[in-house]
Amino acid sequence: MSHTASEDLKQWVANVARLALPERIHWCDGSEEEYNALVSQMLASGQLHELNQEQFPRCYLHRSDPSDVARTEHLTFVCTKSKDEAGPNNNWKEPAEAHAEADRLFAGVMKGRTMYVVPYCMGPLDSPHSRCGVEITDSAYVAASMKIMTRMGKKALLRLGNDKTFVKGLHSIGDLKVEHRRIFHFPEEKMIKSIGSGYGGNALLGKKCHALRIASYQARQEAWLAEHMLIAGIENPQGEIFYIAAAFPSACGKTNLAMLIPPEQYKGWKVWTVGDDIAWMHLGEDGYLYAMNPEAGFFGVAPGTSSKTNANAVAMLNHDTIFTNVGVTADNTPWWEGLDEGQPVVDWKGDPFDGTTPAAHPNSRFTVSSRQCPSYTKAAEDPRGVRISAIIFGGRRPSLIPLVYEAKNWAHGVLVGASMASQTTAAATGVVGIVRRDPMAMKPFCGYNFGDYWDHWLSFAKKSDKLPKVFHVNWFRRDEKGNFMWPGYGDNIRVLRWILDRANRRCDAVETPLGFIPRPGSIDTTGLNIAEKAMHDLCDITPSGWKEEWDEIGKFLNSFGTHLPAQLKAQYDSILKQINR
Ligand code: OXD
Ligand code: MN
Repeated sequence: MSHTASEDLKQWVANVARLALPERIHWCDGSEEEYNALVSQMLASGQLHELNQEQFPRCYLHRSDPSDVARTEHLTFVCTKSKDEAGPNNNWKEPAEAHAEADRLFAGVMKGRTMYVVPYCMGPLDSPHSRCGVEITDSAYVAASMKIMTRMGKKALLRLGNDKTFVKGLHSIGDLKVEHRRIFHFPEEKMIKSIGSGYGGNALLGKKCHALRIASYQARQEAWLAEHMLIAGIENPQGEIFYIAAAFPSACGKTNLAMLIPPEQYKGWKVWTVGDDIAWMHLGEDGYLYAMNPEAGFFGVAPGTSSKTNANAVAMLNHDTIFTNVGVTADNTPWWEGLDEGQPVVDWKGDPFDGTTPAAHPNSRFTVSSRQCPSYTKAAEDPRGVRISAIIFGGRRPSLIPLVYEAKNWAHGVLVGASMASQTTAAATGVVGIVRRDPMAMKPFCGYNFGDYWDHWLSFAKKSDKLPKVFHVNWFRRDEKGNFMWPGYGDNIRVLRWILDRANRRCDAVETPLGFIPRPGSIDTTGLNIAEKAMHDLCDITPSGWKEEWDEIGKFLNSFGTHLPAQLKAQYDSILKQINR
């Protein structure tokens, strides 16, 4: 297949081969035969284990190295010429130094291994908004996963043509030792070098590395947005479909929200899934904001996925799925904490399950084609993307932050996104459960200085007066006994309904200094066991209670120094005055 590649691409592949010294080179064509051959080879080598093929046809289990189960943010770098450009939100390394370090780590690393050349396209092949990349990897698991997660192979290579602006991603699992692990991004060169990890977020370079870190940098140059957002269509009983884009940090329920099944009494309501993790958004010629899912598959968190929390996901996972680090039942079916039935007998490390630790790793995953999702919509293939009516930000906050509120205008919405925070989860290594600031859920993924990123967000108001309304939600508030105050999951449709009514200006709301909150009774709670008082507490914003939070936000924003946009600071200050009144 290499004969169709551009000289530029061939040259790069030859250079990498000279450095990494693979035994052989395989250009991936993206065919079924190739996928099957990769699977057979991994079954033979023990990288994959066959699951019960009667109940789970073409489903396999991959057990990663136990030290390689999540993104490693402290080993992830943005390597721009100036440190200032990467910003305090990123680890930075001088590009020449990072290249030299990468060269040392990649030298001879593929000896005895196959080097896969994986051309891929992020977004539909016929969309002007899609972008191509090529990942070179020595991992068959990565090559097979890229087939599921992207438009991979011959067609992508064809689309790439002679274009020299494709993203070059070099990956090796190396020796999997943490001390040799590095994930370098060179946004100015559209290049990624990742070594020492086979974990999806570090190794499937089309996803976080390309579609978020490199793409966010490129999006600023080209006046679009690359965001950590799900995209879903909400259909009402009148048959109208409105699309939302929603940013939540990793492992905070984006996949569940994107595949929401409304409760029984919500007859005629339906949620359509466009994407569960990444949105590339462009202003259309009509002034509206359109979003496209650059991915073609889901790399979702398994634990907590059940017929109650996400029946669509359960239905899509019973064939053609790669599971990573889940447990296994006596019937050799995949098992994770929260699943409706079954008993694990083997844990994620392959040891007998003894009940003292979880059977599935808390960040165990499924990799599956989007097309297998019962709520997947063809609109996801629309080269223009889907028109967004509401942007939703949200975090995992046990206290203070209300169930839902609406920003007063676009600039205030940018502040709402910029001041997001959330409890950390198992999707990244480190302590779980501490609240950290995670603007737009992009803390681990913004490829440049957050101050400049907010400025870029603000600039959209100069280009259009038809931007979507901006909201903030919190499904995770707890009462004084520690219980969740809101049922979440399917019942979140009740909040989405209010959001869309507001976005379409079909209902009014109560104005507070921090934004618009629902009028009492305007969020439908019929059939829920929530007292009026609890609902009031859940939705209320008492400005005086926000002093500490606002102080924290102020400190955080100020840490961006001269990069903090004056307009954002003005928004902040005007609310501060009202809080202190
Ligand atoms: C993911 C993440 O895998 O955000 O999507 O970590
Ligand atoms: Mn994510």
